[in-house]
Amino acid sequence: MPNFKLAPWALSALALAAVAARAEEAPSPVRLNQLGFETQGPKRAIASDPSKTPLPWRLIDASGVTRASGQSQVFGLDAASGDHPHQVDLSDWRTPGQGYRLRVGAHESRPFAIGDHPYGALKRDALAFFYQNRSGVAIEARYVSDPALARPAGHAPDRATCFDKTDEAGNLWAGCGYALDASKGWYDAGDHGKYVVNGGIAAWTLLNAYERAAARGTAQAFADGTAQIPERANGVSDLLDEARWELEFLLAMAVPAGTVMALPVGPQKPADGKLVLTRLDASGMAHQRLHDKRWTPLPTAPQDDHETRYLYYPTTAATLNLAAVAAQCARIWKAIDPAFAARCLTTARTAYAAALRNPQVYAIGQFTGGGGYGDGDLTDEAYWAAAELFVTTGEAAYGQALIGSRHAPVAGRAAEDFDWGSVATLGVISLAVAPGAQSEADRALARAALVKAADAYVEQGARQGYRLPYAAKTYPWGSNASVLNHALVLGLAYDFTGRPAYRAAVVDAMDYILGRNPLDQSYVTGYGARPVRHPHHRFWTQQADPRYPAPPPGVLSGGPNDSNMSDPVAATMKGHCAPQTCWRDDYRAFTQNEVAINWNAPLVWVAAWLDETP
Ligand code: 9MR
Repeated sequence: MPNFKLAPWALSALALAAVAARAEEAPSPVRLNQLGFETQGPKRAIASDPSKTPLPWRLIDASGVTRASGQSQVFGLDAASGDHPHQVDLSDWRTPGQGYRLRVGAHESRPFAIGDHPYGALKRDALAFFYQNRSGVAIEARYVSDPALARPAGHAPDRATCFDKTDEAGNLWAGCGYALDASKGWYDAGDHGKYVVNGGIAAWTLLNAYERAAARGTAQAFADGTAQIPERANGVSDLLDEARWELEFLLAMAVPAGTVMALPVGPQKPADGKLVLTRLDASGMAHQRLHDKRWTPLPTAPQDDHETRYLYYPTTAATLNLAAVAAQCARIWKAIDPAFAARCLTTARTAYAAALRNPQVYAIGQFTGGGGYGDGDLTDEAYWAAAELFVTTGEAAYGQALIGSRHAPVAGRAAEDFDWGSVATLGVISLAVAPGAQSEADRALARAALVKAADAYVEQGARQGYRLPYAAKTYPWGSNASVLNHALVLGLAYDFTGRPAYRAAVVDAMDYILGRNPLDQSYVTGYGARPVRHPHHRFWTQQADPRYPAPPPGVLSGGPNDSNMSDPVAATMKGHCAPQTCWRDDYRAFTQNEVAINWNAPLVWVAAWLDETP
C-alpha cells in the first residue's frame, strides 16, 4: 500500500469507480434469462463448454441445498454463436425463490430468481420508451424514472417544406410550395428523423398489442392510468394514447389535395444516380421522411437540434403504410373517438387510392441526414393496406385486392417473416385477430398461416445451440427485433391453439434477448446482471458526454448484425465474429447498438403477452 493520505474527493472517486466496476459484471459461461424464470414456465440454460460428453448439472438454492440435478445435452458446434453449447432444462423445478444457482460441470451461474410474472415491469418500461422519444412535447420529470431524463420539447412545431435542393447524386428536387405541420410522432431511433414507413409498423405493432389483448379480454393491463404519460387520466387506454401520438404525425404527412409533383416512377437504378422525374398527381400520398438536412453529432438533445428539416418526396411505400395504419386506427377509435376514427378512415381511403394511382414511386432518392427505408417490392405493402381496409370496412374492392395478391394466405403455406420492409404478415395478423368484416373462413386461413410459421420457428429453435426460435445464417440490422417478431407470431399461435410448445418458444426468444446468448448479454437496458448501457442515441448518451443521461430502463438494443458492419466499432469486428457475437455495447456502434421504435414495439408486445398469458 502506498503510504500517503488520499484527499476525500479522491476516495469518493475511487469508491465510485469500484461501484462502476462492480456494476459491470463479468460474463458467465452459464447463460440464462437474467430476469429469471417463470415459476410454471420452461427454464432453459446454456453452458458453453468444449466437452463432447454430457456434463452433470445441479440446481442449488439460496441456502446451498441441491434441489434438482441431471445431465446436460451436448449440442455440438453451433454456427450462429461459434460456441459449443450444453443445454440444461430445469423446467420441472417449480418453486419460486431468489438466489438460485446452476452448476454445470465446473461452471457456476450468477444467482437468479424464479417467480411469477417477471415481465410486468418490463412491459411498462418498454412502452415508456415511446413517451420518452416523443417529438413536439416536453418530457416531464414526473413521468420518467430519473429527472435527468426530462427535457424540453424538441421540434415543436415540426413544420417543414419539401426538400428543394440537389441530392447526393446530383438530382435537383423542385420543392412543393407548401409546408406541413408534422409535429408529434416519435423520433425513429438514435436520430431525430421521423419516417412514415417505420412509424407505420411501430404504431401497428402497439395497436395490434391492443387489439389482440382486447380480443382476449386483457386490455385493462394498459388501461388509463397505468402508464406515466400526460394522457394518463383521459379515460382512454394508455397504449392507445401512446400510439395516437404517432398516428397524429403519420396523418400529417399526407400530401395536400391538388398537388402535382415531379417524382421518380418505376424501379430506376441509374449508374450515375440521375433519376428521371415525371410530373404526376401526388394528392393523398404520404411523404417518406421528415428529417434534418444533415446528420447532427452525438450528443444532440432534441431541443438543441437547430438544423433545417425537410419533407422528402412522397413514395408509394409510405402511402400504403399510412393507408394501413389509418385503417387500423379507424376501427379501434370508432367507439372511443368517432371524429378521430372518421379522419383516419378518410385518410386511409385517400392514401390507398393515391397508391393505386401511383403504384411505383420508390424511395430511391439519395439524401443525407436521415435513413432511407428504401424498398423495391411494394406488393406486400399493398396487401397489408388492403387487408386493414377490408377488415375495417368490408368493402368488396379491398377484398378483391386481397384475393389477387400473392401474399394472401394459402392453405398449407406459412405466413412470411416480417419487418419494416416486408409487411404482408401484418395484414394476415389483422385478418386473424382483429374484430371486423372478414369472414370466419378468412380468419381461419390467416390463423393457419400464422400457426404454420410458428411451427417453422419452433423447429428452428430445436436446431439452434441457444434454442432461440430464429435461424438466420446472417444476422440483419435489428436482429433482436427479428427474434421478437418471431415471438409475436408464436404468441398468436399459442392464442389460437393453446399448444404449450408455442409458449415455450416465446420464452426461448425472450430468454435469448435477456441473456441466454453467447455474450451473456441482456439486450434491454436496466434488466438483468449485464444489461446494455450505451446504446446509440442522441440524448441518452452518457458514454459520449457525462452531462447527458444514461438510457431509461426497458430500451432494446438492435442486437448482433453481421450483414452491415459499416460503423467504426463494427468495422473492427468484421470477419472475427460469429453472427450472434457481432455486437458491442458502444454508442458509436450504430449498426449493432442503436435503438428504434420498430424494435421496442415488439418488445412491448411480447413482454405484455408473456405477462398476460399464463
Ligand atoms: O432498421 C433499418 C435497417 O433495416 C437498415 O438496414 C438500415 C440501413 O438503411 O437502416 C435501419 O434504420 C435506421 C434508419 O434508416 C434511420 N434511423 C435509425 C434506424 C435504425 O438504425
